[in-house]
Amino acid sequence: MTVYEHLLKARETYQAGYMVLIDPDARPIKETAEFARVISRAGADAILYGGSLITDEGFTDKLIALHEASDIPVILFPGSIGQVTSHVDAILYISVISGRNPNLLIGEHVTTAIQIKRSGVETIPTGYMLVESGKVTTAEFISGTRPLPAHKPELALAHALAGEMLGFKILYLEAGSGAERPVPNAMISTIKKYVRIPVITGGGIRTPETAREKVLAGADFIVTGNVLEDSNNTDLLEAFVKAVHGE
Ligand code: 1GP
Repeated sequence: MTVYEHLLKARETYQAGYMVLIDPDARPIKETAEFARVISRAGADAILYGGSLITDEGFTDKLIALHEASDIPVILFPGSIGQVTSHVDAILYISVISGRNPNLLIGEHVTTAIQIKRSGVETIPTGYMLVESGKVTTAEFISGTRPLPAHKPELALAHALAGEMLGFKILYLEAGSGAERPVPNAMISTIKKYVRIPVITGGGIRTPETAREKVLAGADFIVTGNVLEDSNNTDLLEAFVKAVHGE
């Protein structure tokens, strides 16, 4: 089964799937592996790994350690081409379709395409849409793009439909890591009314209740990152799993 099929299966089995983003900078190597173990045991559907700005030189070593420790797919969530690696089960092959930066629409992909093809790693073509969420986020700044206005669901829908028609297999509605406000429910539900491909949303989701709201608005996958970075809080992890799966 491909990782994409695994995600679709999680989506069929539950109301929505739950993925945890591991920040490569947050923990030393042993703790990173232990965190991956805790996440898989808690019932999450996948681990994302990556970030807009990496400051720790242990990026690959931590990835190898956490991959070994995890029973669920590990998916690269690359903030830049420098993060492309074959030590994962799949790569979210992201094109920043909310922006007009040609490098993030196609340029960086060309630079890494042959390397990725040779490695045999699965790619999941992902239409990535940054949404305005309060203060400027690192993702917004680093991408050099303007996020979609939060109060314009129809503009987001136009981007989402264009992404679907271009053949992306999944959409990522992103408020940005540590965002003040997550992607609005109205935007998620407007998109889900017309778009068939699965929708991931993340950024600024700090409670299981908020995660549940996003699922009820129609999100197929929820991503949390920061809220679990302070500790390996198993209770909170399990509460997120329940809220997202609808158990
Ligand atoms: C970032 O959506 C993720 O892409 C996670 O964001 O760290 O705010 O949960 P948070």
